[in-house]
Amino acid sequence: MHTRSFAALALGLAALNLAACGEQPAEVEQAPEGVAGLTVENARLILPAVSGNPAAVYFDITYDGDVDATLSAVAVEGAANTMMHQYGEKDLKVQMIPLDPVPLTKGAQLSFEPGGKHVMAMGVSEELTAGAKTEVTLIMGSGDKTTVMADVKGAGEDR
Ligand SMILES: [Cu+2]
Repeated sequence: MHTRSFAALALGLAALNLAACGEQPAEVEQAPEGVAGLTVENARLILPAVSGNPAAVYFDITYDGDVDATLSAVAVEGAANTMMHQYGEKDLKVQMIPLDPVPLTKGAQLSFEPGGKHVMAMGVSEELTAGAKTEVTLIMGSGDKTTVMADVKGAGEDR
């Protein structure tokens, strides 16, 4: 019993690690066109002013799928791991707090944008420089994914 639960824990950790690295397990089948009804536009990654700090990722989402979906994670190629954040009050201060999975129903339109919902990308590769492009993958609770190309921008550029 003890061994089994340890194995389950180890498996869970392995899955977490995979998700954190943005790697896509080969055995998960996905439609080549991505998540049905999901459109992701204007994706961009803003490099930190200070090298080593997290980068921010923003994009605009339109959802026109017939089946309700949930955006549960966003992976960024070239980042060690990511978190979805929003701004909210914590300890009597407005600061970044973890963003819960985002429900997407038909007709939904929302933006990850400066001052609002955003993705923090930690451990950004030095290969991501202003003017480059990288892949951003939106991962649904169902496991379906949509990958788009994001422009990499310097800290001083328009967001
Ligand atoms: Cu943040």
